[in-house]
Amino acid sequence: MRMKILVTGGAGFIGSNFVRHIYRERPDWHITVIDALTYAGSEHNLDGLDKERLAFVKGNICDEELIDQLVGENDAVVHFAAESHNDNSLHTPWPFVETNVVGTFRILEAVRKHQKRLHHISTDEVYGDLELDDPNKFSETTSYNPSSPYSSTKAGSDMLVRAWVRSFGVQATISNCSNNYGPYQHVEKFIPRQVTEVLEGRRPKLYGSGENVRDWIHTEDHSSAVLAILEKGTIGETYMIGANGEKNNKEVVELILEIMGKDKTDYEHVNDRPGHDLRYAIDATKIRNELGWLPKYTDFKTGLTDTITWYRDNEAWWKPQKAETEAKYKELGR
Ligand code: NAD
Ligand code: TDX
Repeated sequence: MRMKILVTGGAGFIGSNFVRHIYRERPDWHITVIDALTYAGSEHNLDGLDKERLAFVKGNICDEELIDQLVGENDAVVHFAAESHNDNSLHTPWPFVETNVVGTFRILEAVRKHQKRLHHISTDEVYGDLELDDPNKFSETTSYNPSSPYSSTKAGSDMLVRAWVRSFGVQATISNCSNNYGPYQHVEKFIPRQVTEVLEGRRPKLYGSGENVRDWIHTEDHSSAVLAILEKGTIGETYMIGANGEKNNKEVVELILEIMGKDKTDYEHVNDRPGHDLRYAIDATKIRNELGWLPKYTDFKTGLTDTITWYRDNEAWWKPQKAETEAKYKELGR
């Protein structure tokens, strides 16, 4: 079926990778991106895509009239737009409440009015964190227990979606994915920050002891999972997305240094993040069994090497963000 799809936040890291994914995988679909182009988004992330198949609208998801119009013109919405960085949320929480909660409310009211399909993108961080030796992983039935302003506003947005499904019959699904890596990720995030620190001749910076564990997934695998849910998912259901990629931060920094030909111990410890979640781990059995989805980019070293090559080759993309990002970190002692 030829679909007209609205992608919110499609000029950001995961959104733009998803747009490229469906552009390639579903050549008969028409894509409209709405993105406010905050510090985290750039229209250049969509360069090279044919304007006949992709329309770009600069706008805010909190803009009731604009969202009503765009949702009305499309068949389905995939909702990525969010304030996404924990450290920023600890410093300045309001934009997180506004975009993640109020913005999601606006999307829900529009899909409710126009009776359109919605897929809501969320995170594993809504479940809080796990002990390092906990044999359990996060699943669709784990209780919500968010730690930061970022994760609590994402949790709030998930709750709104669940309520709009139950009370108003909105045709929505939700996915909670683990930490993504790949091209076009802002240099404020862990992997791009360390890679670009090394490229600029400085040392990677580990928060606290570096024992914290994240469950890494390549953004291409996130995209294929979202497409599977959009096409085959059951309305009202939540799906965990993860690729068994648990690594502690110290291991990741050491691997980056090794791939980049540096001494594996050449990093520094900086101030820890307040409330820093210890460990995330995803049980993705449901999406594997019910939708037959499987990740493809499961060799972390290969994916990381490709990502490092991308940052090496695309200095013009990340350089303009770098000095400002590091100035913010310096203020925080991180
Ligand atoms: P990002 O910060 O790179 O991109 C967010 C995009 O949303 C940017 O292009 C920004 O301009 C846009 N945006 C922000 N506020 C907006 C507003 N009010 N109106 C319209 N557009 C707005 O984030 P990301 O890492 O690509 O994350 C995308 C989504 O995936 C988020 O919902 C995030 O919670 C979720 N997620 C991220 C990860 C991860 O590892 N990065 C993991 C799981 C889930
Ligand atoms: O310089 C750093 N040093 C460091 O040790 C930075 C920037 C981070 N860290 C640590 C903190 C975390 O334990 O690395 C880990 C990853 O940090 P982030 O990249 O900031 O990601 P995280 O806080 O885990 O959240 C990410 O995954 C879930 C995304 O930013 C969220 O949008 C997503 O929901």
